[in-house]
Amino acid sequence: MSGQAVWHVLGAGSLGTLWTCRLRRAGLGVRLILRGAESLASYEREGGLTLTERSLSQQWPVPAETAEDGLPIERLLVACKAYDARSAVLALAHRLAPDADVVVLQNGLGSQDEVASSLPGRRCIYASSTEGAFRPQPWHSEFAGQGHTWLGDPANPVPPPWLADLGRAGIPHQWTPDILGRLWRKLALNCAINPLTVLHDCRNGELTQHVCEVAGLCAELTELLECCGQPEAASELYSEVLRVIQATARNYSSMHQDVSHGRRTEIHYLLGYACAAAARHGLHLPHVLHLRERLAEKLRACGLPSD
Ligand code: NAD
Ligand code: KPL
Repeated sequence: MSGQAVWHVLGAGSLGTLWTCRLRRAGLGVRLILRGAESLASYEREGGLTLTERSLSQQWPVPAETAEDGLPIERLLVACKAYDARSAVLALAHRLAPDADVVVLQNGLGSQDEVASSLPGRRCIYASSTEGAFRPQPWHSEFAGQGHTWLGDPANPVPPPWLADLGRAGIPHQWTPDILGRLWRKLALNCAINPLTVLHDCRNGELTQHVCEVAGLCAELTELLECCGQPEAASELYSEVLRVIQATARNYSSMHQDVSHGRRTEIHYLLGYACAAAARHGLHLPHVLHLRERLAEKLRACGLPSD
């Protein structure tokens, strides 16, 4: 694939908009793929995507289309939520060029394999990001937290030539041969922090009042990671969780924000994935299981999907 292929971004939400605007700002070819005709009409009325960074907002008139329109896709960034990724990709599978590369940017684990197994023969690159963005209004993303994105392909350690595009676009990134380790580590951090912030209805920092609960979860998550062949991701998990809690003390976790805005959570791809992996290995993780049950109950009480 040439270094000049157009980026197609599926999912114009917080992170998809952040990536799209930076690619466009660097002069790279980028197009949005929107949910359907209604969404496309709303976007066209708006006139473009707006990115706010360090209090400065700029609108970028990025061309957009729906899955049905358009030319073959050579490079696709999937920036939907984990529970939407597979169906969104399937809707445009017919447009993917035979040598297309697909970058999957979801949190948690499970959606990456769902996408990869839906697209046999296409290279799927998994990404794990600590950047933060939120959507104050439709077609607008606010860059809220500097971070880093790791990319890797569990099936092929050779980096793709288009990584240079990310450098040009100022997207801090690194290729890693151990992307699964990165994804597992982030999953464990998110499982240890995010559900408790929902259950205690608190900011991350307030979890210092619940360190016994955090420690119990970290011990079980460490056992799980080791059992799943991820000893590096398991190493010093508890101290890393405490460090993240301190470093993000004033923040509400992403799951807390989802619940407080009445949005579906990615529980299935976080605690759901952890519990399924534990069951496969015959591991009994009572704290993790109980946490999933309590969270599911709370989500049901809020009228949200519990899986
Ligand atoms: P978001 O909800 O803001 O955006 C998702 C977008 O996908 C929405 O605009 C939605 O309409 C769109 N979408 C869903 N189905 C679609 C379809 N079939 N066709 C076209 N568009 C479709 O989500 P987000 O916050 O950008 O998160 C995306 C992923 O990145 C999640 O897995 C999240 O956990 C992860 N992540 C987010 C952040 C962040 O700061 N926002 C940071 C790290 C990781
Ligand atoms: O990634 C996060 C999230 O909120 O999803 C952490 C690191 C836990 C910070 O809250």
